[in-house]
Amino acid sequence: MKLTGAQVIWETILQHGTNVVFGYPGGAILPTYDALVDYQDRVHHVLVRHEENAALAADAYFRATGKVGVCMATSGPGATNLVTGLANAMMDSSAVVAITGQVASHLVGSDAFQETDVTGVTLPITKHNYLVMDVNELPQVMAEAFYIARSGRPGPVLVDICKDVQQKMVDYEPITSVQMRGYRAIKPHGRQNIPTLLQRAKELIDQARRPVILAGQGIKHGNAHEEFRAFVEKSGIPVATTLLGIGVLSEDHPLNLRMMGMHGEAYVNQAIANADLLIALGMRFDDRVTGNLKTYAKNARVIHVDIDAAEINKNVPADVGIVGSVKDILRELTPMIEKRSYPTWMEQINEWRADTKARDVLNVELPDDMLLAPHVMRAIWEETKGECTICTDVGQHQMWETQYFQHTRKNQLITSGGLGTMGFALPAAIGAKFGRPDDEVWAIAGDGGFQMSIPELATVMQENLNIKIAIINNNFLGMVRQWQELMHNHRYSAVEMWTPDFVKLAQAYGMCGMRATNLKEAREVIRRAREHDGPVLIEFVVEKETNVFPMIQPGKSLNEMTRRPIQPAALGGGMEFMKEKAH
Ligand SMILES: Cc1ncc(C[n+]2csc(CCOP(=O)(O)OP(=O)(O)O)c2C)c(N)n1
Repeated sequence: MKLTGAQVIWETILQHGTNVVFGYPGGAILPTYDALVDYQDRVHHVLVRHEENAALAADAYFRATGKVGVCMATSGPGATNLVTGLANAMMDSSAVVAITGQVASHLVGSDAFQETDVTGVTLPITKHNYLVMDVNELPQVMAEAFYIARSGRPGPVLVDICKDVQQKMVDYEPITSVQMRGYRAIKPHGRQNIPTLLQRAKELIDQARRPVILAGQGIKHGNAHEEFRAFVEKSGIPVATTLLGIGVLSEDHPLNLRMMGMHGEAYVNQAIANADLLIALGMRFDDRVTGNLKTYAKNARVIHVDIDAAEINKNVPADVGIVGSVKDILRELTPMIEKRSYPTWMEQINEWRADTKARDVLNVELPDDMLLAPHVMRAIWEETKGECTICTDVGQHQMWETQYFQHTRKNQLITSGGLGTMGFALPAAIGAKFGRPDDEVWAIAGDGGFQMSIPELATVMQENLNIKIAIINNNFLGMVRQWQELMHNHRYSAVEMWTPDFVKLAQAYGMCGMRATNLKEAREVIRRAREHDGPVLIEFVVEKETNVFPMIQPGKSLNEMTRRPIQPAALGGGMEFMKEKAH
């Protein structure tokens, strides 16, 4: 059939099962928006207030559904505004297709109005990108874009399409299978012989006495939750997760130790530092989880399974490195290993865990006029019974969320890991709500990050999205303030934040706004927000200068963690812990 380039774009999007597109129009993408009028019954277009948020929402839509997220923008400033969102998707391996309009093909290279070399700009932050100047190439390019984005290690693909290409006609047949020379979704690592590697892995597992599994997001992307749980339960090996690996195994599972790394719980890092075997599954040994590589898990052998060959031996040398999907590899490995348990090792870990629990800030009884962010996280968890999707921003609140919310549902935390993109929470909640319309969705942001995404309140209202927004207001760029306190001798530079009256701000957008300044109020407003059938913004006014502990300072080793101060309440003291500073 004959279609315009613009129609080809919408047809391909629909063919890939995505019926929500996050975008913002402009001159160079006008033909595609014009064609949208005829697709309105099949495609829901969400008009965001900034293109960055279109990309972030598309990213979260992918994480919530497993379907490719799609965002759209015009040429020049529209396209460059996508950049942060694409970099975010690249770092966190999210399948996103970004479609941008480009100036007409005869104008390319002439510095025409709103022309930017967007393929040049996004080359390092996309898995692949295309400039389409001939409509005959468009059907194939669109099919490839979706295929590349979703296959192997997922990632963002940008398709920049000249305005005239969108207008011209082309013969179109849906393309159902893509073969590309030079692209293999899973590239083998050297000449790997999987049966031999699996046998070697089995031997290392048999020999281990203090093993730990390091579980990452690859398990989610490969939809390997069931295979993973079977492996964990048969092997009896405790699991530490990365930030993005949270949700691969319920956090109330007895073998789930919880999050590792810079702000992982101390006992988890102690277990890793003392392990004799690390089994890394779908994770990439980011510096936020390893600390100093020279001293990282010095006595541990390493089995590393990843879909991306480039990750094996990149940061941590592997004794056994296997390139493949975690699902396939575990299906083969689990039957090979023996059912075991590690009572002595678990006893040791539990001793460390008890020490961690004794230092917990939740043990401290708060005065009536005081609220701490960890208490807010715990209250949201208790009130929702963990039955919700949470999208967090970046900063201290993000780390407290990981520590004080117990994640029991598959993939329930959507957060910006690799890039650490402030302003993520609200657009992510928008994307997640479209992906999981029946779920309760919370956006949790700091006062800094939230101020980067305020305009999206209008999108929430326009789309009538029932999202609960929690702003943890400490009047600081908290995480940066913490670094300045601990590493720059308390010299605060550009971290104090004036904030608007968030409740009135919500009201200005026609949204329900509430505030809490102590624990009792916090619980009350969470309850009321959940009962309210519509979006709610809650400002939690928290103590300004509390720190996230434990913390592995940059360059330090896992066993050089700055621990939580021993809580004085347990010792019959007052609120001194607030002032007690780490050394
Ligand atoms: C776009 C962007 N700019 C700057 C940073 C650096 N940064 C990391 S955390 C942080 C502070 C976040 O403050 P806030 O949003 O108030 O959250 P809090 O840490 O107080 O919970 C900053 C500025 C970032 N991660 N992203």
